[in-house]
Amino acid sequence: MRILEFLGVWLLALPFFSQVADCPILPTPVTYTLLGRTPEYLTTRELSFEVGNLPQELVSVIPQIARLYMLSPDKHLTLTPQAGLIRFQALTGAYPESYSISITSAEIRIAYTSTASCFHAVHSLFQLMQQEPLDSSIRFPLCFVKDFPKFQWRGLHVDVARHFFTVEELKKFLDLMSMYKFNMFHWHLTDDQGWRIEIKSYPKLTEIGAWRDSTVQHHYSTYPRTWDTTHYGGFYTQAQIKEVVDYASARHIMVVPEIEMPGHARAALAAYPEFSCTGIAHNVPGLWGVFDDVFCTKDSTLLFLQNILGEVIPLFPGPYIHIGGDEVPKTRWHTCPQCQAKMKELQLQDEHELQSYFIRQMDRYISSMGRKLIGWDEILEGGLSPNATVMSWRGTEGGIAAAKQGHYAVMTPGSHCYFDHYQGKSASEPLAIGGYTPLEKVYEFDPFPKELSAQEANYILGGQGNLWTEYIPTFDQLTYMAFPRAIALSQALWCTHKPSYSSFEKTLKTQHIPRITGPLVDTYVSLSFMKPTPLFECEREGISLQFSFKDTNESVVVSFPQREEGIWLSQGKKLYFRRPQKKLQQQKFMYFSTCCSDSMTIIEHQGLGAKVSYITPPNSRYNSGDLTLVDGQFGARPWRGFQWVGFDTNVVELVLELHKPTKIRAIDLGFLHEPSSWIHLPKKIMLSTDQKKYHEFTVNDQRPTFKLRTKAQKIHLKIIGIPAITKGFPGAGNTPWIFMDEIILR
Ligand code: TNX
Repeated sequence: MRILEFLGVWLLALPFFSQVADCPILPTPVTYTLLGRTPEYLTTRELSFEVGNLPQELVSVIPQIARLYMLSPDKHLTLTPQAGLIRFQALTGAYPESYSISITSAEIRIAYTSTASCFHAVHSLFQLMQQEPLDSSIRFPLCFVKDFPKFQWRGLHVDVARHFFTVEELKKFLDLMSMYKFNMFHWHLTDDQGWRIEIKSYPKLTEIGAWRDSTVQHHYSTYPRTWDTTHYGGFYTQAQIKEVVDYASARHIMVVPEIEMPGHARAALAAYPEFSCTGIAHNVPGLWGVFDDVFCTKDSTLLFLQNILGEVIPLFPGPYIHIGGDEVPKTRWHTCPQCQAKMKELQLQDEHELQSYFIRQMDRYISSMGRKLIGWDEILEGGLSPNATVMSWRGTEGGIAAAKQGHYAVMTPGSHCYFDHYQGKSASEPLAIGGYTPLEKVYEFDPFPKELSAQEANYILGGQGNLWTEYIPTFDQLTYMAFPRAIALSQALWCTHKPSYSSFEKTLKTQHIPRITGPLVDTYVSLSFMKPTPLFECEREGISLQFSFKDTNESVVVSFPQREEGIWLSQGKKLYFRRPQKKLQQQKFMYFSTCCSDSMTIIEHQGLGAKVSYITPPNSRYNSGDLTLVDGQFGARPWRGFQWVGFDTNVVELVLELHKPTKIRAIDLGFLHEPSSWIHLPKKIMLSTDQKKYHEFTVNDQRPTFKLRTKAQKIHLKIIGIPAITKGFPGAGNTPWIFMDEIILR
């Protein structure tokens, strides 16, 4: 039966407008039309699925999907051969991967064109469901939904090498993916810090390569480095790999394995150093970054890797095999007699062409096995291999270049798709690699670059969010980083017409955040001061925060927006805080998200909320806002990207203006000293309260204190740094940076 025959009656009966903005389903479907002027409902106590016309493989999956959405599926769900409330209809000839749901007061009909689209329809149906926990009734709005995806590659990537996640955890992740109609799981199985897949013909890959003796603590650019010396690692047996692949395919998710080469290979080379250029054995590193030791291009290494792929390929039914290809220093190849001989033999111009040769050998092998090679955009360098698909991560340029050459591409630019970047600016955000990619930024993502013609754009398969896990040690943190940003991404990848960000945000908060336990995020709270009461400003609405006082043990949960009695008052995104009667020296505010809890310490001092005028402008990338220097919060040490103001000059001038003339005994300044990042302490401070007479002080540590004993309203500060980075330090000879945090007036 064709889709119009099945739905014809419906289409005629419907007013032709869609109310997608009010649709509880995410990603938002193509159309959502409520029947009736005011919402009407189908109410039931039992969800009976008529399985007669259901694809056989979905019968056992429906109860599993139900568990993701229903309060008590065992009580309310039945599968019945006939006369069920929910009926299915297979369609042929309709738009591939499309489905529709129609709900009347008597029945629910799902029409689908493929098993995958039927699976998506069932998720959508559950997202339409409203449950009354008290009387255990279930209701659905009377509506009509028509839906199909915009892109065929809707991916999420997880790096299990830097940190390891168990099979059970990955299954939970796949469940979350399936709820938002993701269909590609890119499994980053190998990297410098760990080899995670059993290869029977090379057992040392997991005996040695899956384990490291230490892991760097804090940010890897923080010096002096300290190490966690726990023996760390793990790997998946081939049986476990199959288990994950089967679990994913029951959820219509294709698994794309990645075996990194020729770079990011230190774990493999720790096990088999003979396949490097030098043959020297190194350990499996516990440090992040890019390493010079990579796979050699000699024939024996190519054979080794092809043998590995020969074992990997049969474990994965999908067409794509990812070979990495990113971040390959050419240092070793440059001095390696075998690589140089290979270049001569093949008349290659440079090491980029050698890399291209290397990838082409893999492409030839993978193609001979009937699969498709995919790699990071560096595989474009030195010439793209004939059958390669490009995954564009350093911006969208790689994807554009690939499409222009008639190659397929998947867009995953760091700017929008790197979920290892910070999502909020609070110091309580868990340590991340850097960057700032809040939900709204992800929402803006469009995989189609403007530079491509309509014809070329056909080569853009879709997009993907990446979870690199250098700074993501636990599964809770993984879901915290992934969700809800992945839901914003699912909008970009699925929706033909994305609704506005604000309507997405509303649906997300009211319908989805409460459901996806664990990933409740964004606790960005920054202090700003409105005379005479301080106020907190929350970046987004719909967040619950728990605050507690350290000394009184009082605790209060505040949701935005919501009015609270007592000392808290929240309006819209702003939380006003009425100063308690007795003056507190320090208050501790706890705020929780489900995976991370942390505290924020507010130091009360005379300069809180003062006006700061920068005569020397801060560098725009390192400016956390006007109040950073006077918000009562110290910047995190080691530096985490926020709560600091950074200057790329060695003389900084600024003026601090208080609300009224105030007696000041002393002033404390805060500076950062991280020579590895070119950040150095300044040398001296010139300070004036009348702009005539300047007091001069020397800076000896990161929190210098200067005695003042004066009454002042305006304070001029000139901060004078060293003219150039001293010999022996990274960046020697360059102008150092100056980073400042709280200025405390006592
Ligand atoms: C770059 S993206 C890498 C990874 C890191 C990531 C951190 C890519 C192909 N390579 O090795 O984990 O940055 O964001």
